[in-house]
Amino acid sequence: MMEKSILLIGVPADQGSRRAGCLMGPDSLRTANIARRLSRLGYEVLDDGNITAAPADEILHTNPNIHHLADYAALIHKLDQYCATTLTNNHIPVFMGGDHCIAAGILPALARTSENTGQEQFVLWLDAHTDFQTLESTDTGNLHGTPVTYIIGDPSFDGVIPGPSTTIKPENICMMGIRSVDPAEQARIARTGIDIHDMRAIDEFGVAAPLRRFIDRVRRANGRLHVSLDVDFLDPDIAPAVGTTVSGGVSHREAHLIMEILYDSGLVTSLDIAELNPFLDVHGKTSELIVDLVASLFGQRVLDTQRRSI
Ligand code: HAR
Ligand code: MN
Ligand code: MN
Ligand code: MN
Repeated sequence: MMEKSILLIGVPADQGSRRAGCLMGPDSLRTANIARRLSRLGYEVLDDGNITAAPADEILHTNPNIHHLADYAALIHKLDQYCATTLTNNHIPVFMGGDHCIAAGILPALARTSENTGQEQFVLWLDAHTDFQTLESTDTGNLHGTPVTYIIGDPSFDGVIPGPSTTIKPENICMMGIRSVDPAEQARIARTGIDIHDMRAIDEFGVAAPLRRFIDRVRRANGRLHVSLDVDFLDPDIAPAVGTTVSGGVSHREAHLIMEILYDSGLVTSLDIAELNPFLDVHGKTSELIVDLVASLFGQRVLDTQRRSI
């Protein structure tokens, strides 16, 4: 990972829920000096500015709760095109959201790139939620609750919006931090083969052992690993700047340990940061914590000599 440069990409989108504010996420991370922190670790850091999709006319759906479906489709298309034309293996892309809808645009494009190089795309989904609603089952109508269903392919999207160009295999997704699963998500998620570590499992076994098992799978498969970091994965006491807080989340040190182990693995090829809502923050502390975690993901550590083999 160290030999490459980092490409920052802002995706100020907030159509995925009814609470405004995630569109300020990219600028808040910039204000918290994400670029400087990463360049101090020895990387070349480029900032490609923000990607936005023009507002689109609403698509009416038989589920009356759904809102901003056309904007969701437009965002997915824009991100897919951006990834296809701009990303190369010379940069590690860091997408700064924006709500979690951004993952629906980013992941199919990354999976397509992986397929072209004969590699498997893996995803570490760090979130309080499984984001496994469908267009038919969502009761809030908030599309940030649907990206995982979208990226693995789901019939509820067929004929409504264009599907993913390349799907992600459910067994290549590992979720950690889960503690809010809707009834409609429960049965379907159990059938998918997604590797889920809820907070109960983390309380009992910690984060290191399950993460190392997943990393071993990625390595054995010669895979590429995307990390999708939803801010509500963290405990709201340490990360209040999120619209859908759920108590009992991952602690400061558990989160850093995940990032440190990921760095040691050398396998992370891309990152997105989702759901940061700076309007809800307390003196920028969530943005600062996220930047600190991203620094750990890219090699920051307490002691220079601290390097463990996994
Ligand atoms: N499952 C709930 C819903 O569908 C909450 C989804 C919240 N999603 C996010 N991203 N904040 O994880 O409305
Ligand atoms: Mn999410
Ligand atoms: Mn979430
Ligand atoms: Mn719900």
